[in-house]
Amino acid sequence: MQAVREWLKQARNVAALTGAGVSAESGVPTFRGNNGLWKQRRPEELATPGAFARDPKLVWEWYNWRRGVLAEVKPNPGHYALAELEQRLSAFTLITQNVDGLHLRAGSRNVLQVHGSIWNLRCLICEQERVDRRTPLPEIPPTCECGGMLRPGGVWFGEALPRDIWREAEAAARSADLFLVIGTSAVVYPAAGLAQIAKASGARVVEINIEETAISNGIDSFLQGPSGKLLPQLIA
Ligand code: BV8
Ligand code: ZN
Repeated sequence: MQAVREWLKQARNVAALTGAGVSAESGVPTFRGNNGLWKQRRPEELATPGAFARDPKLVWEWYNWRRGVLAEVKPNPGHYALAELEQRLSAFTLITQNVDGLHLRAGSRNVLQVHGSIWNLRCLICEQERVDRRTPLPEIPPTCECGGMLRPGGVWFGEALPRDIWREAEAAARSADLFLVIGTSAVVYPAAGLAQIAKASGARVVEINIEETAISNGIDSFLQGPSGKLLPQLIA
């Protein structure tokens, strides 16, 4: 931990990639933990264009349930520590796979939501995107003023990440001299590949997780523990 604190002090450009683990201590179920299931279905089965085309009501029930859970939770000390880090560092980019919006609620500003946001809805016809935080939504599937059906604004499996946001995330990983990977199982690409991009560009890579992951043996330091506890210690 002390070495990582030193690296943090020396670093000019820092970037962080976060996953569902940073929201776990806020009470948000992670995807691949044993509580990642919903009605015995896996996210990989529901967060796909095919699932939505086959049964939009079922997919919307899942999102309504998740939005309901998220309406009750609040950021935890890990989110606040990352917001504090952004205040202190001259160059800090927070890249998140999470769609819960908790980094923004904790005060982080330079946040790249590479998988979109659960609070956004997008029209299948006119493609207009809007934020709608009502939980539950009054009707599912929700409809657009143009009459089209609205879909959740997140990026589903098999879908490209938002191009500009992804480009910024890649650039942040390339220019980082310290890259933090926090609370992600690092199995979903291309997001998980950012750690390798950072490493290949000369960054030190530090992982914070309660258990080892797919990338743990290729990095400079592994801090084992809950991010809500370790992140505040790291910036103390
Ligand atoms: C793309 C948003 C191409 C929606 C999500 C076969 C078929 C089809 C596709 C593929 C395939 N094989 C590979 C792919 C690519 C696929 C992929 O990677 N699949 C994986 C499953 C193998 N990727 C894609 O499809 C991506 N798109 O490739 O497009 C393309 C390119 C150009 C043009 C057209 C197409 C899109 C990926 C985005 C999918 N969307 N969600 C929504 O959520 O509603 S992914 C979903 O998983 C979430 O976004 C989540 O963030 C993400 C990653 O999960 P994690 O955040 O890591 O969460 P997880 O539960 O897994 O892990 C939690 C971790 O926290 C654990 O390590 C745990 O130990 C730790 N933890 C727990 N508690 C704590 C903690 N750590 C610290 N403290 C704690 N307290
Ligand atoms: Zn529309």
